Amino acid sequence: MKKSLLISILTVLIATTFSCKPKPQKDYLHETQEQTAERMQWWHDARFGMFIHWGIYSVPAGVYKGEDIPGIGEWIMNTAKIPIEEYEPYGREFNPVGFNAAQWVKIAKDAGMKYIVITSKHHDGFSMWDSKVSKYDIVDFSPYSKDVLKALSEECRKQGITLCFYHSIMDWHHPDANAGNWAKYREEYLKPQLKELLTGYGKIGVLWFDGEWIKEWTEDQGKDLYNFVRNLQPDIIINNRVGKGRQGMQGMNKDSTAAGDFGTPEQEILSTTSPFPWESCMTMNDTWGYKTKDTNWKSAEVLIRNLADIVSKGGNFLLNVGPTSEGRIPEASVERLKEMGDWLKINGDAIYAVKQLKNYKEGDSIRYTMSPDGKYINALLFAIPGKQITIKQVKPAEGSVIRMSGLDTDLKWNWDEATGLTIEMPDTATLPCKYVWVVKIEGTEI
Ligand code: H79
Repeated sequence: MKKSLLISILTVLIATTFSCKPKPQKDYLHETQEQTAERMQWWHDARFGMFIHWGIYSVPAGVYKGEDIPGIGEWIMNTAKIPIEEYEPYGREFNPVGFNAAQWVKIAKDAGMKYIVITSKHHDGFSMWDSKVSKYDIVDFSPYSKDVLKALSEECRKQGITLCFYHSIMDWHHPDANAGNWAKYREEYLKPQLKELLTGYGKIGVLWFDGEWIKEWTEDQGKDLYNFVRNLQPDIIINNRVGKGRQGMQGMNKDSTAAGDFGTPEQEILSTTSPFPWESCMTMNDTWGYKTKDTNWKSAEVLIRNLADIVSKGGNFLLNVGPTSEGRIPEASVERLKEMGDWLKINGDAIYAVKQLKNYKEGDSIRYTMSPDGKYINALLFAIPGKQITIKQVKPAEGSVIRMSGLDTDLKWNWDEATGLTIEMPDTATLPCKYVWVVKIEGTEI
């Protein structure tokens, strides 16, 4: 055999043996309802999660050149039209020496939250981990120089809470995303970054995409990205902003072929139940990213009622905190979260893992959920107007013991066809909690 022929045969052999042919991508877009339900069970049961918007926008914190910039803090680059070269220095200043992963995770856990969704990259393009395809990240660009997502992932595992990532498709910083080379940005930046996030930080619960509304992004690209992510982490859950399915801020899908596992109402609660899974994301004041001057905090009462309302309608509640550039969760948020956690310690039974009733409410001030075994109906009362309450939609089982969560006393009750169920309320002085009271009834929905 001629030497040159031998060399070419060898070359072909070596090339085919060691070629980095990508593994065929599995198609996850057509799994069965059972497969989807099984994959999403933990998330459905969890009900309450913490959203964290943290990035270098916490440095200006709503103020640019001495001027208060209206609107949401993480949009300041866009709203105040800050050029890239003037925005980048915020990254040079970003030094969150007060960041304490253990403390953040504990705050979420004590609030009764079961998962954390943190911004790995927001629209401003700054990456909060040590990205290998970018120098514009917390490790390479900022004096802090530590991978905060790594610290959080380790702490979440330790404390038993599920870590999830928010990731913006839109990117105001990367040249390819802005100079018309979208395909290059997508294949050589967006996907490699996601691969880093999905291979370097353990099991991730949810990928929460955003910034999908730009004209460059298509439903086909969304479906491709959905499969890309699932191929890296088959059990992960992905929101509907991966593609073009969502309609406006109400956030649900316009048709059932759209990619994504759940709808994403933003700053609102669905007016009723939905057959498609959903999660309502909401700020505690009026901004996601920290703004020094935003003190328009929702009360713990409103937040707890929102949680009860959302859960009764079958949704999840993703409640936001916007930590400061020093790495601290604002005290006002911590206080409210503590109140929610205290409430959940008493009433968690009526929130976690519950089922929905056909009629999730009665009047304006009662919401219903059902225990996972279907035995109890929880009436979540937003008000106790008198010494007794009367409800029409529940028929108690014979001899049912009816109690208020947090109290050991049996409540006296009476049921008849005409009046419905009348329950005597405990003394106001002995009520176990504030804002929403849960009455557990062994019985059935009428
Ligand atoms: O990350 C937080 C915000 O920065 C980001 N989403 C939350 C979770 C965001 N919120 N609001 N916006 C972005 C404003 C965008 C509004 C619009 Fe649109 C984009 C209006 C028109 C295009 C989305 C698509 C809403 C309507 C159509």
